[in-house]
Parts: sequence; C-alpha cells; structure tokens
Amino acid sequence: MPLEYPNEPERNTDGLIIRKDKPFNAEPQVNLLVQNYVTPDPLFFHRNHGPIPDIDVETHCIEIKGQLAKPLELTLKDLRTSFNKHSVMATLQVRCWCAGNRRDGLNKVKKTNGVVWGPGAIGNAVYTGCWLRDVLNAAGVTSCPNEIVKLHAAFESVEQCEESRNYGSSIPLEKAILVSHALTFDRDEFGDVLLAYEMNGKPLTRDHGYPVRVVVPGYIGARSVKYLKRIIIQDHESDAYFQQRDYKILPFNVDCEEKACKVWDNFPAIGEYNVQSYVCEPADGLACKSGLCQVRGYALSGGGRSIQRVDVSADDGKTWITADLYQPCSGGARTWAWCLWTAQLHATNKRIMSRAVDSAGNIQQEYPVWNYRGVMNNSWRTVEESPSHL
Ligand SMILES: Nc1nc2c(c(=O)[nH]1)N[C@H]1C(S)=C(S)[C@@H](COP(=O)(O)O)O[C@H]1N2
Ligand SMILES: [Mo]
Repeated sequence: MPLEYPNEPERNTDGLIIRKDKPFNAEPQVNLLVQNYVTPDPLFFHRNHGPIPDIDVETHCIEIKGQLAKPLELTLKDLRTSFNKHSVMATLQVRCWCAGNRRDGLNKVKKTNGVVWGPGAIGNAVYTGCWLRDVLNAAGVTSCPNEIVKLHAAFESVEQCEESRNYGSSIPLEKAILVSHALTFDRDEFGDVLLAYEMNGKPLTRDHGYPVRVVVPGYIGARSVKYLKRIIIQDHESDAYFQQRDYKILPFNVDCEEKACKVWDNFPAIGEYNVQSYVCEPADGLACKSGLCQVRGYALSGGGRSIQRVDVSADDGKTWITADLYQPCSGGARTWAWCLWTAQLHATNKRIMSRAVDSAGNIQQEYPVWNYRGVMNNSWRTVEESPSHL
C-alpha cells in the first residue's frame, strides 16, 4: 500500500533543489549554502523517508527502556524542566548529515540505489536540548566500562516510512555517554549526543523532528533520529532497515538488490563520516573567466576530527594552493561543526577542485569509488576523469 501524504508542513522552497516530493527530500544551491556559517532554516536540506508526523506534544512521551535500572517515560516538558539545557553546533550531512551527499557523482559511474543528492545535502546548525547521557544516567544506565562497550542505544521514531514500519537507528552506548565518563567540559560546543528540542534557537520544526530528535555529532545524519518515541538500551544494533540495510558501504561487485541481500550482514553500519570538501563558489567548480577569482567551499570530517588543511587546484591537480580556513568551533578531539574556506585564484579555464585533510591525516581520495548504496563519496576528481579500470 503506498503511503499517503495528507498533512505535510507548508514549505518555502525558494533556493532549494527538490530531489523527491514524497517523501520530501531537497537540498539548497551550494553557492547559497556557503554564505552563512550557521545555515538559515530555509537553506537547510530536508531528508525524510515518509510522511511528516503530526505529534500532539501534550500527550507525546519518550520511553527509555531496555538494559537499565530505572526505565523512564518523559514528556517534552520533563526534558525541558528536569535536565540542564545545553547546545551543540553540529553539521549534519546526508552521509552527514548523512552518507548520500554527492551520490550524484557515483551515479555517473553506475546507477546507485537511493535519492540522488548533490553536494548541498549538508547544513550546520545550533541544536539545543539535554544531553542524552544525563537522561540515561537518570534511567540508571550502567557505569561499568566492560558492559558499556557491549551495549547500543537504539532510537525509534513514530513515523511510518516508505522502506519499513518506523524510522530507527542506533549508536554504540559508548558514543551516547562518552563525556560523562571521561571529562566534564564547561563549554557546550564540546558536548556530545543531544536530545534536541530546538534548532537555531527556535523549537524544532515539523520537518526537522518536532518535538524531539536525537543529534549525534560526528556521525552520518541517519543516526540522528527525528520524531523520537523510544530509546532502548540493548546488546545489539538497531534491527531497523536504516541500520541493517541502508547506509553500508558494500564492495564494488555488489551491483543489484539480489547480491546486496546476500552480503548485508557481513558489513558494518556506517557511524562516523569521512573527510570531505567541495567547491561551492564558483558553482560546480566551474572556471572563472577573468582576473582574480574568489573560491569558497566547505570541508568537514567525522568523529570529531577537525580540518587541518584544504588544498585548491585550478590545473587538474598538478599544483595546489592552501585555502584560508574558518573553523571557529574546533578544539580538542571534538570538532562537530564544519569548516568554511576561501582561496583566491587567477582566472583559469579548468575546473577548480578542492581536497581536505583532517586532523588524523586522512585526505580525500582522488577518484570516486562506486558502491551500490551510493554512500560516502569523497573524491576530488569527477567520474569523467577516472581511469577506465575504476
Ligand atoms: N524519524 C526520522 N528520522 C530521521 C530521518 C527520517 O526520515 N525519519 N532521516 C535521517 C537522515 S538519513 C538524515 S540525513 C537526517 C536529516 O535531518 P534533517 O531532516 O533535519 O535535515 O535525519 C535522520 N533522521
Ligand atoms: Mo541521511
């Protein structure tokens, strides 16, 4: 039975490229995206797998259960009043904020399976709510390190999706509670997983997860479950389609659903995203015609790794210049927000390209590596330039 979409929110779609109407999936034009460090709401990409639910906040509650001493049920009011309020600035990507950002590049090699995203499926926002670790501590989560490493925090949403019953996903419990067992930071931007009820200082919109969503900084967007209904502490990853079937990097020879079905279980679900950058201005990395040309783009890496350097080339990668980086929220081992960069180049008729290096020395790969689910494309050359054996 196809799903119905009777109650979608009103949307201003100016500046957005609509990738799919039902469910609603859209990304901004990249030259608009890099004009702001904090992405304004109208330019924030939309990533949905089903109709947007209409949740009654008076009756909605979030269950916290599973391997815990004191299972809880909390309303939005409880989250607001019983737990300290914190904010984190984090960049979400579809690959990142999720894994399918730049899936279009891979499609040029061979068709992938999924919504065709360009490089704009990314946005940086300030999310506000309470730390997931505070809520889990209130629910009596274990503090024994030997147990923590064996457990997962699984998140379930209320909404029906095209692919399966509910949206769901999970993260290792260690990621969920990390900071409380390591250090206490007094600066919010170094915090970790949030149960967020605000985005950029306003209550979450229905599109972005109202009333409460998870925000998992440094991980692909797919783990940041919206319309949160349930958190289950369990000894295995989420059974949901989005953990077990989607968002996995399958080997090159897996090129159809039949082959994918045989190997899904052999490969891990993606958590942290990889190092990435993109030339957003001039749009599409196109040549600039005369004089000095201002080039702008974004760069980011997963797992809290900051951007160490962005190289920019206007001669097919023969020579590179170093871009100026703007990365105000980086520090320690936890950089959750993206880096915007600029560089000045003399006019060229070649395409301009960028490649980022993160704090672990990871560098973007030269050529795209095709995979069936079309995830984690971080190449700096286009497919047209790839040698034929790739
Ligand atoms: N309930 C629910 N949560 C979800 C999704 C969804 O479809 N339903 N999409 C996920 C994916 S793949 C991404 S990239 C992010 C997108 O968040 P956004 O809509 O705020 O941009 O939400 C994640 N959480
Ligand atoms: Mo995503």
